Amino acid sequence: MTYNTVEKTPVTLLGLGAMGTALARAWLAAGHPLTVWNRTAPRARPLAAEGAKVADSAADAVAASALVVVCLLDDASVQEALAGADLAGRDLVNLTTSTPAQARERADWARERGARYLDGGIMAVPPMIGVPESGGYVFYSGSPELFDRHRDTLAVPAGTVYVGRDAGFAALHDVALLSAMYGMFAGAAHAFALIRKEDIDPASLAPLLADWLVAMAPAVHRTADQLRSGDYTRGVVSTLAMQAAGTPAFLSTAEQQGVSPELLSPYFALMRRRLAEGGGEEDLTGVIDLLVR
Ligand code: FVH
Repeated sequence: MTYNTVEKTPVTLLGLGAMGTALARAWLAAGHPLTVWNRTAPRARPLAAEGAKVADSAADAVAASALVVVCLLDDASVQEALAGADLAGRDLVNLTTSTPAQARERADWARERGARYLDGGIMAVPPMIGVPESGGYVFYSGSPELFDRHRDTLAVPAGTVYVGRDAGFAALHDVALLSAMYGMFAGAAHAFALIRKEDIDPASLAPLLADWLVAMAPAVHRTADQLRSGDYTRGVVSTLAMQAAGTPAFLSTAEQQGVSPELLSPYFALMRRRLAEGGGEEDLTGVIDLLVR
């Protein structure tokens, strides 16, 4: 009998939290020989039953495969878990959320120990892993050779987007997208607060809100075009002057509805500053320059 696992790249995975377990199941389902380790050993038991080899220590797990994937809580746990492991000759892929600076330091740290390094930022939640139609993907940055070598294996749990040789870029893209997401959530929170005390069903606002946000999202392409050209009036649809003139209505409505303006006010203050600097005919792009110190 032949097993299709024979041709698949063996993978070692450190970390069996919610995300690590989802990654493990995706590689197992695709037939990759998988060695796993988790600080709290019983968490590995279900995966052992599904075909994973369970290592007694992180060092043993690292020794088991050339490709070592790490998905732990934070950078400090990566340091702790890998402290006693021999990384020489390993291809280390770190999917643990970190800052760009931590990722760059971790890349140097890995290189000093004889490993090649790729950093990853996961743009997915566990149920999206191993489900190609979910749209989940992982940003990768660091060694391009390592990315090319393991592209197919890395593509098993989620899509892959390589964003450059600088190991910090995956984390930077990750944080940039998630920061935008929190801005969106903040706007949605304000919108729901405005109707909270009215006879309006939040469930009737939700689809309107979702559709509106989707309709507005492509504006980011115009922003990018203006940033590249340096001309913030290029293709402008609604000028800053016009939009700033409307902000008192937003603040008055918030007051009338008994809603704190604290989520909107900082953005409006930046709009006013850019207007005072003479950016009235521009788009909202000038706000970005006020943020960059
Ligand atoms: N889950 C999610 O929705 C997000 C989606 C985007 C990416 N994140 C990041 O993925 C990393 C792992 O997340 P997770 O969901 O697996 O997290 P937990 O379920 O909390 O599991 C944490 C694992 O880390 C182990 N761990 C913690 N501290 C240490 C340590 N000092 N030494 C060794 N291992 C450590 C923990 O082990 P245990 O508690 O079971 O013993 C879990 O295996 C993360 O960076 C997210 O930001 C997920």
